[in-house]
Amino acid sequence: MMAWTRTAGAVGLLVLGACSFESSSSTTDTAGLGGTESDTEETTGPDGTSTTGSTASGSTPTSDPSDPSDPSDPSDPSDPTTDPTTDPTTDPTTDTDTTDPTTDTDPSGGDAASVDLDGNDFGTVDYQSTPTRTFTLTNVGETPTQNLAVVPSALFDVDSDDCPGSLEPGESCTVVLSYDADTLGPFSGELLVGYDNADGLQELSRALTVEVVGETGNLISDPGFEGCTPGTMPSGWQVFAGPDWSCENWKGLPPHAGTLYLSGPASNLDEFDVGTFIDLTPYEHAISTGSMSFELRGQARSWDPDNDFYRLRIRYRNAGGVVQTQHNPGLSSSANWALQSDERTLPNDVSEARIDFYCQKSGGDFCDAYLDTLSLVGTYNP
Ligand SMILES: [Ca+2]
Ligand SMILES: [Ca+2]
Repeated sequence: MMAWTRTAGAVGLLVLGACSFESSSSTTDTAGLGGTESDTEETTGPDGTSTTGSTASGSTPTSDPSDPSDPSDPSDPSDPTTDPTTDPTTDPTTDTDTTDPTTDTDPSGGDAASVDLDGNDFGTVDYQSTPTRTFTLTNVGETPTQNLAVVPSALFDVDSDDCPGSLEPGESCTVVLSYDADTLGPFSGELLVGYDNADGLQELSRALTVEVVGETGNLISDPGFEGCTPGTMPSGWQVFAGPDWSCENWKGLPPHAGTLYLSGPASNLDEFDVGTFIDLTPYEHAISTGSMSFELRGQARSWDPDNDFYRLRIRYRNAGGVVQTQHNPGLSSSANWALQSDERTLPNDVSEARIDFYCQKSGGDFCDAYLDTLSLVGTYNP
């Protein structure tokens, strides 16, 4: 804990920084500025409001160095009450502030190394991009740093770091961080800087936030059923009621796109339901914010207006399989491809979507419900 080394210390820094950063920095500040002394003196001295820190010498010695014209003041101590009024109010504030720090740093061994950190936060970035941000460290003190080390939270990568352990006064160095935006949603971390100066270990940090926004792309693996073998069930789909459905181009019924679509079965039964599950856990971080929406789109049709009926439904479920929200429209019938769609913002604990396509037969041997050009796209852009 005494000092960070650039090798092993880089790993340890994150741990100690996370738990002790604030307390250690505040301790350092107080000790470094010697503020305790001046604060105490100011509060104890009854007339001390007008004077600087040192009590032992009283008001006279302190007023002298700050104001050469004060030699006339020696008469003042006889009348302390007049001092505050005669001495401009600027004296107490200005004098104490300016004289204290310089006086205090001297006993600690000269003007210590002091590092300034400058750079922009990540902010809003595009999904599946790898943005970078450059941070500049400058030694604004008057002695070199020792054991200077820069460590970001594990979310961020260090692309480059040209900072020496000993950064000379007035010199700057740069650290370039990158972020792999492979998950939608908001994230936060920090950039920690540590070094030793004459006062010991110094730490500073910069909060880092990143908001990854964008769309998931179509989560349906074979949205047009074009990768399916005709006459078989499409991969990843399962029958919930009735016999198997199949990918077909039946009786020349034209697909909405491509050469195939999902077709209902031939059966004496009159209810048929086929479906697929979509894993939404890769997006659960963004969903958990309550600000991620999903849009389902599909093209569906019957054979003719009353032969037969279809319904494209989506149910969003939590990890326990309980439906949290759903689009469950009534039955439709159409002699042409018709867009079925639903867009909604999901509750914060949804982890799965169950899509199913239902057919209710009203005539003939086949259950004439056809589905093509299906898509499910999630959007996070709060
Ligand atoms: Ca198709
Ligand atoms: Ca039919």
